[in-house]
Amino acid sequence: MTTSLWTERALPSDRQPIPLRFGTQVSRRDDEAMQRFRRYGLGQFIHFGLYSILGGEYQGVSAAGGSAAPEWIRAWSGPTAPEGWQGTYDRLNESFDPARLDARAWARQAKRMGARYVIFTTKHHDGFALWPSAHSDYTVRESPCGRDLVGEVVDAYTAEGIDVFLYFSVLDWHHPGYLRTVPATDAERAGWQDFLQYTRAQLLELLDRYPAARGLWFDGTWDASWIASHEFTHALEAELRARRPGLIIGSRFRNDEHGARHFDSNGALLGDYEQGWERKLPANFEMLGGNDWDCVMTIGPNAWGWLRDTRGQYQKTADDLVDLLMRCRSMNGNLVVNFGPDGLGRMTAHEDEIAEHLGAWVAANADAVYDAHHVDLDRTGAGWLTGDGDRLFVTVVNRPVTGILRLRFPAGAERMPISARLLDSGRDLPVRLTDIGFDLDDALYCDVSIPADLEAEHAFVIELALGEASASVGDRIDAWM
Ligand code: FHN
Repeated sequence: MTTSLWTERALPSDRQPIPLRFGTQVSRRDDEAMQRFRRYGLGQFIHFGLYSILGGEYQGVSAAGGSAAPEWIRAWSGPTAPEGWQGTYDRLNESFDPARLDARAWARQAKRMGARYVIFTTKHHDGFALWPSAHSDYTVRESPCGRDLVGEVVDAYTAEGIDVFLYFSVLDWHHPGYLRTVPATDAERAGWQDFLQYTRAQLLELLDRYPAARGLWFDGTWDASWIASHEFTHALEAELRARRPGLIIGSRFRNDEHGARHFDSNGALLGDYEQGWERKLPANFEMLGGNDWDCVMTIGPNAWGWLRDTRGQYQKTADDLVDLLMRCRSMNGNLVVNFGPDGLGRMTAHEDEIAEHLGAWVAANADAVYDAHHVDLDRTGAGWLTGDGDRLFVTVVNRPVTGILRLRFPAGAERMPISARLLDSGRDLPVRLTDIGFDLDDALYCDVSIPADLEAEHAFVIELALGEASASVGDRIDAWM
């Protein structure tokens, strides 16, 4: 992975807080729901909708270059776009019939992969609802499918012990009142008010119909019309929280009266967790400011919905995802891997493979993933550090050529490694504390030997048991200069 995955986000300035009427409504939560969130570790995203029928092309013509991603194909424009395209797309509901969609099979696969939550697209930007919404005539009910797919997913995943978050796009290409700009005429204002009431009604409907859902994952909240509606969205957030105590809402729902999104103008998170890490990762733990977060990640470069032709596009491997997962965990985040089933509801062969291999790795190394968190030690180039208080885990993704994994502990550390072993096999590894003799460096170094005969084709985890720091390395003397 390259550093281009990392994002440098400016931390809020240290200027005096300003009075805000529509700033954050929450401070860091420690209730049971958020504690579960912190232990999810791995999640699954599922993008499924009308666009899944097409897979990024129509009648053999690819939309690549004419639309941003397969789930954006309705916005296809330019020379390759078919005549009357949007009308054609909008009628796809007439042929939407995912006969092979078996939510229980999806959920079993997600369970085997080790996912502890799923985020499911209830309504993407095209406005098509995957539940029979009473507030729309553009839903599964108006298609040959006729099934409540949101209900099937909520029930199936909940039965497997996987928490469900409902993805909901505010941006809606189907609703006649939706507009991107701030409404300027009476007709626009009336249409926009209709749209706001429809959005509110659908969200309350989702909470009422699916009480098992634990969170709402918002998208499409960047247009000027929504940003200007801060009074409405502030009230709606309060209403959603009152309707479902314990509900988790990410930071992408609304903004304050100055248009500040994700974080209000005083730098406070506008939700229960930071939701801005889409196909990117924080550069370091410090920049997260102690906020909860997740990273949503595609398997291909930028396709959330199914893409029929992936030739020439790098597809992340299970090894890539292990690396990303443990990088997230080392900074207390969850990794959410996106799956885009085809129009019949089938996962792709590559997704099946990812689920199997990632799942096998996670199962063998679960202790380092779920209940383990960030540890305040220097990074090692060999991989990612997590810990659970009694144990330190090093996920080795870059095996040192010397056969020695060296970790640096600050002087005065109360607990130091006393033994080491491979987490998956239990094989003991030699470990020793070393004063490497750097002048003015009062740190202690811990060297773990990785046996030359260890055959490893994938990342492996070294588990170090921590015990009372011993004085075994003796006193160090720094020179006066
Ligand atoms: O435009 C969407 C995109 O299609 C996809 O749903 C992703 C998932 O996080 N969100 C949006 C872009 O931020």
